[in-house]
Formats: sequence, C-alpha cells, structure tokens
Amino acid sequence: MSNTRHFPEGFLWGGATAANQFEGGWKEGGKGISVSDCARSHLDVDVKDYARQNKVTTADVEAALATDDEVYYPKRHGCDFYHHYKEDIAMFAEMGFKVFRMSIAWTRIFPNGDDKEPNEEGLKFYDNVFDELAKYNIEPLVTISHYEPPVNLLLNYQGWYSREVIGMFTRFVETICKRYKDKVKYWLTFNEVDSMIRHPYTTGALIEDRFEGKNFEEVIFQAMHHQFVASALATKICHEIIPGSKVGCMLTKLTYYPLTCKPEDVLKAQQDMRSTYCYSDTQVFGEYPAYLLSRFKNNGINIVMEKDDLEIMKKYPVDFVSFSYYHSSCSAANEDGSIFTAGNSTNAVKNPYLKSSDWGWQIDPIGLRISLVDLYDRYRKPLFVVENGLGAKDEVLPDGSIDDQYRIDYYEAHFKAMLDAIEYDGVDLMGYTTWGCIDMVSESTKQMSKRYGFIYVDCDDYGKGTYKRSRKKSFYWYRDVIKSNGEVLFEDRSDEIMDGEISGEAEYGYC
Ligand code: BGP
Repeated sequence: MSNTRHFPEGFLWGGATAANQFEGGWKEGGKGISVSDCARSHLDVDVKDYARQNKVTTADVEAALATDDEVYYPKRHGCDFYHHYKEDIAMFAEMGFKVFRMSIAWTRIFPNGDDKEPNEEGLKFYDNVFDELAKYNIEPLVTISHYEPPVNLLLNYQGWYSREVIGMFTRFVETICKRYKDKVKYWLTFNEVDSMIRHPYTTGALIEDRFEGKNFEEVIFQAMHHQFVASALATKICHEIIPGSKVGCMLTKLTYYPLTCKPEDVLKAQQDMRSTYCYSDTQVFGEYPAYLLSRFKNNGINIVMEKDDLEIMKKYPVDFVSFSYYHSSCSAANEDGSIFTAGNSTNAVKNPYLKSSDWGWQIDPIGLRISLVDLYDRYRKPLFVVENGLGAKDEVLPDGSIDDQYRIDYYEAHFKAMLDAIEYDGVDLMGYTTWGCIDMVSESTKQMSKRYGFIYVDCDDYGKGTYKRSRKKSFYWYRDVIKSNGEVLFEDRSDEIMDGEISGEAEYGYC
C-alpha cells in the first residue's frame, strides 16, 4: 500500500558545496590566495580537538605562504571542480537537482581583495559554471562568502576588524551581481556568520596574535559588526541590480536540549540557544537583540559604529533564513562529570538517547524538525536548509560500488522529519541542499576521508588519487527521492522488512 505524502510543488531539492573545499585550482586562472588556502590539515591530532585545529597563528600563515604543498594544505586541491565542473554538473542533473549551492571564491574575482579591477578569467569561470547549470535548469544558490577572505586582508589590513573591508566586499558583491544578474536569483551573504566566534581565522581573517593588548572577544564582535553592515549592503545591492532576487542569511543551527529538567539546566539550554540565535536575530530583525547588547555591556565590549550603520542594518534585512543542521547537543549548568562529544566546530555534552557519527556528531532527525519549528515561529520568514548530511568513512568494494546504506538511513529520517515540519507544523520551507552532495575536503579536519557525498571522489587524505567520480548507492536513492518529490520515502517496504534488511528505526553509523 503506498501513501501519497510528498513535498510541496516546486520544492528546491539539491546539494551544497563551497569553493574553498571543493574547487581547487588554487593558483590557476589568476586566482589569489585565500585564508583557506593556508589552512593546514591536522592529520596528526585527534579529530575531535577542534580548539587546537581552529587556533591559527601568524607563523602558521607565513609557513603556508612559503610552500606550494598541497598534502598538508588540502583545500588547495579540493576536488578539482575547477576542471571537472561539466562532469559534476551532469551528475547533479542526473540526480534531478533543482538547485545547486556553491560559493564564488572572492580571490578568483579580486585576488587580493583590494584590487582596482576584477579578474576577467575568474568571472568567466563562473559564467561557464552558471551556463552549464542553466543547460539542466538547475538554479544556482550562491554563497558570497564561505570562508574565503583573501589572505592579503589578513596580512595588510586587520581582516574584517578593519572597516575598509566593508567597501572591498561590497565592490565584490556589486561586480558579481552585475555580471550574473541574468543567471543567479538566490544569494546567501555570509556562510555561518556566527562561526566567527568559533573560527575567527577562516570566517573573519582574524588571528589573535595580531591584536596584542586588545580584548580579542571585542575584536571578533567588531569584525562581526562589519559583516552585519556588509551583509545588509549586499542585500541592498542584490535587490537593486537584480529585481526579484532573494537574499538569505545563513546560520549554524546548534540545537540545545537541557540535560535534565532541573531549572538550571533549562536556563542554560535557553542561553545556549540564544547564543546561536543572536546573529540571525540581528540579520532578520535588522537590529541587535537586547540580550546581545547586554552581553556587550557586561563583558566590556565596545563596538565602534558609524552613524548610519544601524539604519542600514534595519533597512535591508534578509528575505529568507537559511541554516546548516547536523546535530543537537545537551546543556548542563554544571558540566562536571558530563560526557563530551564533538559537534560542528564545537564540543557538545552528549545526549544519552542519541547515536553519533564516525566523527562523534550526534544524529538527531527530530532535532531538525524542532529547529525548523523554532526558526519559523521566531522569524516567520521562508526557511531553507542549505546544509545537512553525514560525514562517514566509505568503503569502495572490489567491484567499485559503495554501499552507503547508513547515509540513506540518515537522510531518510531527516527528510521525514522535514516533511512533518511542513505538513504538521506549518513551516514554510523553500528547499533543501545536502552538504557535500559530492565528497570534498572537510572544513573542520581538512580530511577527505570524512565523506558526505552521493558521488565518491577518488582522492585520499594526502590528496592522492585519480579524482575520478563514481556513484554511491545513495546517488540512485536521492535521484528517486527527488523524482517522486519525496513520495518514495513512504513506499511500503514490508517485503524488505521481512528480509530483515530494514527496521522501522534507522540505524546509523557511529563511533
Ligand atoms: C559547516 C560548513 C561547511 C562544512 C560543514 C561540515 O559548518 O559551512 O563548510 O564543511 O560544516 O563540516 P565538516 O566539513 O567539518 O565535517
């Protein structure tokens, strides 16, 4: 017996990538060097040790700039989309993608950020990519800044702490909006704008040792203030140059549950949630929430603002809210004796009811529904899940196939939770792009072995391999989900259950 539940007409199914982890060609076509090109992998440390991985010094950047090595700087080669884009887009089309999320590397257009003229070869590359997508009726969803500030801004300015960077960024935005006005309708300003707190180097081109004598928390919030103003100006520019364009903010949705019903734990969970909402609150409502202003006051943080900043932020809020969701975590007022696990560039108190991925991220499809409901109730703006997925170790079998049933189980449970949020909770969800629809270098650990894709890329943690693409089992499954607009998720599988292959509850890979 089949059921007719399905996603709304026109639902934007697709996949997501970012130039800094996927594109490669780091020195080709006139491209300049970005902070991500200088991000060293940490194959030699515990993958859960994010604090160490996120700590970058000026000496680290100087060492990176002195070498062309790609083994320890894997974002330099990425997965070579630069040379494989036609083949990759054809495979996305084969899966039936309606939308493809990608970023434009700032350094491909303005190699140093402060250049007078844009780099024509870089502009042409993205023309080619957008034209290829158009051939298959795939809408691009473009992240303007996804961990790609030019390293020049770090070395010769003060990264996003410097006010001048706003002008450089808006020139970049104006250039790409004018160039791609007939090709790109959906835009995101800053990927995970909140991530400046967790990894100020990649998000804001900030290194603590360059701000001696300053309160680094204040430096981070000053840089973030500049990104808020830049984001509002980018929204204005997009709307003016491309009538009908839609511009979204992008936040890391870190969902916290109280570890117990002790009021102290509940309060801690509320505060933890606010610590992630404060940035989207600012971009959606166009003003700093009172609780963030209190934090500034209580921590002695003084943000320097120009006369019109608050007015600009108020005048140009985002059109929709996009977010990444990978896991949930627990909050405990007293963390003594708590078990910790890894999360998305953060550490989390473990939830005893959840299993975790190979990298320790706790798998929680219901948490996605809870997140959607919370965000929609809070903002009443269309939502877009632009990252969600399972980083796992895949094994290529002797016949070349990859049986990633664990990934299918993960997605199936999350898709059902998403549809519940739409159908039962009234959430307005525009679309969904899986993170890493094709394998690429991981952001946190810079590993290739942490794979998210439906498409396998033959490349190891040291960059060795043919870079040949192949289809995993999940490739065909996602194709069927998109083709049926989700109906296939509800097909009767009693035969399979009798064979003992599938149970009502998804089983996930975990460590
Ligand atoms: C998000 C980033 C992505 C991506 C993803 C998965 O925070 O926006 O760039 O990489 O997390 O994280 P990781 O690659 O560390 O597994």
